[in-house]
Amino acid sequence: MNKISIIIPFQKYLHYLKECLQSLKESTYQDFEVLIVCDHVDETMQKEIRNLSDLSLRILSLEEKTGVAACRNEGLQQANGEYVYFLDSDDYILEDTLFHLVEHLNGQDVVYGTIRNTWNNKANFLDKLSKKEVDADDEAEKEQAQEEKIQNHLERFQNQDTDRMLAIYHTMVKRSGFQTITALSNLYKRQFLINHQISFDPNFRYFSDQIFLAQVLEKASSFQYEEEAWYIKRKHNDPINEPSLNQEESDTRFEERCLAVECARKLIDAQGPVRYYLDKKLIRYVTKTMIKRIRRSQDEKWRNEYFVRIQSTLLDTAPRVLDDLSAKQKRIILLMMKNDLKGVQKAIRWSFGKAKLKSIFANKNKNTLYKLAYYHRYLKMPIKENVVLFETFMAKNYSDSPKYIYEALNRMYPGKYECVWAINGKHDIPYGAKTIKRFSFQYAYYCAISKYLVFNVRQPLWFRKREGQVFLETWHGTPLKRLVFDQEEVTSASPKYKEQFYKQRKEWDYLVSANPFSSKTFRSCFMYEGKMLEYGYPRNDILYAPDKEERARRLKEKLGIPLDKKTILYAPTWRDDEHYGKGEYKFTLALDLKKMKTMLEKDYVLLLRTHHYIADKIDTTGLGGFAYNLSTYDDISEIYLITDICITDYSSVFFDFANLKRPILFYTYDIEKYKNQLRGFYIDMNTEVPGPLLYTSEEVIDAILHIDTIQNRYQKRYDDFYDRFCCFDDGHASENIVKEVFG
Ligand code: C2G
Repeated sequence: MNKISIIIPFQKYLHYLKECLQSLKESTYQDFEVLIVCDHVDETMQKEIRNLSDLSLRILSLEEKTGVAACRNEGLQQANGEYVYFLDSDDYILEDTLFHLVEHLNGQDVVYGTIRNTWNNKANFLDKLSKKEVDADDEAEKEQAQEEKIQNHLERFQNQDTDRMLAIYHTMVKRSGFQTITALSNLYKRQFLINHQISFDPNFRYFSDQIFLAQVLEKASSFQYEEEAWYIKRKHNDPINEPSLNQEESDTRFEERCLAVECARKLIDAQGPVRYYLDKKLIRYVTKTMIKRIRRSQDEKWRNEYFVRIQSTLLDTAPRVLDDLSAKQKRIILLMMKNDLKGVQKAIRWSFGKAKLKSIFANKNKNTLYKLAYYHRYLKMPIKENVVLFETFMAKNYSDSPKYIYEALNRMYPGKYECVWAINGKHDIPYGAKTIKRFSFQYAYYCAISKYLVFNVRQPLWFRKREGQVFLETWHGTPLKRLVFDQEEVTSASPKYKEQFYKQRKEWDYLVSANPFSSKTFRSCFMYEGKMLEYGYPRNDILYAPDKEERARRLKEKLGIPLDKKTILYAPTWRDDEHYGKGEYKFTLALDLKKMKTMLEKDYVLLLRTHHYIADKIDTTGLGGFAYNLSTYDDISEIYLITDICITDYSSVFFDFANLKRPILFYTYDIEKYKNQLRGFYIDMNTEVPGPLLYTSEEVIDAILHIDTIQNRYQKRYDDFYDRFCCFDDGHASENIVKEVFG
């Protein structure tokens, strides 16, 4: 007989289950059996489960009921272990978790561990953990605060035994982030559960844990705590396509929440500590979460049906709990008990208003004021039919497709539109546009009243598109690196990135696509369903301008670049894992510029250009007359005109540059990491890009010295690439888009 039976309910998402099983495989303690209980999963899927791991798995199937509770019950029935451990198929444990749980077992009824929440897989979780700096003073302070809390907690129920009180503290009180209590992270003696007939109520989809654990805490006679035994609860970063149970949209969740409290109450002592904290959890949910929904939600359910429903559950709150509430909580709960919606609304308006003012005065949230003006004043003003708001790369420069659409609009409809550019710093903008600072009162105003908005990145999260507004999203490149819903783990953005993106892309009326490949990919990676404008990129029009040679000459003169030398542009992208802070990325130049100067300066100069996310400045000391740093020049499309050879890496730069049919080299010194850990690609870099992949500075120099040979060698691939990715571009994208959107 194995010591532990690990019970894993499974319904979907094999890739999560794979990582879950891998974590068991890596466990330093191996005396366990694994029971995977399939919730009505077909045979093919069951076969796939077997192939996920070489652990010996017992795969069981539900006959009737469905849901996690029914799966766990089936697992309990079939388990042979002395102890059982519930592990959800999308979660994982650490190497020593089971070892720690078993270490001081001594026949206890329950050994409980710690839960950590994360958006990451195990590798990223451990990586982040290892980088986390621990401040000893901070830790000591936290420990002291915890000690005090435990003391208060023990004093509250002095007649109870300390071990049970500590178990209640660690599983119900300390995990205050959890809005309900969970059965996870604990080892349960199987015989103890059998003796007390404790199992999961299969009528509950979301809250059966609450009733289960309440009984365990009430009935167990011995407990042991293992702080080091971490259970890692994983949140899904694609709640749209792969929601976890907690992220599932549901009409029954609220009813279940109330019912679960009512059922649990019936099974435990009305005067005891478990009941006290169960009721406290409910009050916490009402005063922290529910009132936000009552205040904000457009969904009337929260103000009618749910508001009425919770009354009966609240009326039964243990009197002791009410006595211990803060004045604010008590006011709200008493009003809810009386079913006084107006009173509750007044109380929460007052308390939210107070909190907002406090945060403004504490200057914690500088954005609050213009956002308040946006929501409460500007959104109520009429939309101005002739106003167009433009923004490129978070207002960093005057460039990219919005620039070319703006210029075409002014050429085609002179004086008809009032154009406003959100742009920080001084920039040379023709046609006398009004300029405003991003994230200012004016910005909020124009976001609210402009009829048209033309952006090349996403709109702000607080933006609410109004009926009658037209949002033209140009995006900023043909996708090579996997984007949004095609990325498994999003490491460089907020964990809520996918959820936010999903809402934002619904506000786009038009999306510009540079080629059929982009159209197809944007539909999947953005889940975009709106109108696709397939005219090519406005920013590439300039590459087809009849006077492009003349423009190039003028630009070289303006930038002081010698006219008699050929030019090499190095324009790499950014790396998701190398950053200082939000939107500020590191970049270490991996090209040997000194060597390039020595070998190439006779015929060439080098133009350096970092991505706009990069905060580091490139050091060009000692490279005068050879290297020119054009990182702050507004428009890279103009730079393409003066470029003879383009070196890039995984940047979308090459899709645009290929329109010129000039040579492209790929300096991909970190391709393995980029491809496997950071992003992954849509096309095969080895066989589909229009130039060689190079891994050292020497290879780059050699390729430049033999550029004609390279061009010949890659001609066929270049032609195919051009046909596939440059086929929409004809120099008229801006005009066509203006006609369609503004015509
Ligand atoms: N860019 C630039 N200089 C660089 C790199 C990029 O000016 N050194 C500009 C180019 O116009 C490029 C755009 O920024 O097309 C987007 O840059 P990428 O390197 O492709 O990276 P990213 O901003 O992540 O966009 O679908 C495209 C993707 O979204 C990638």
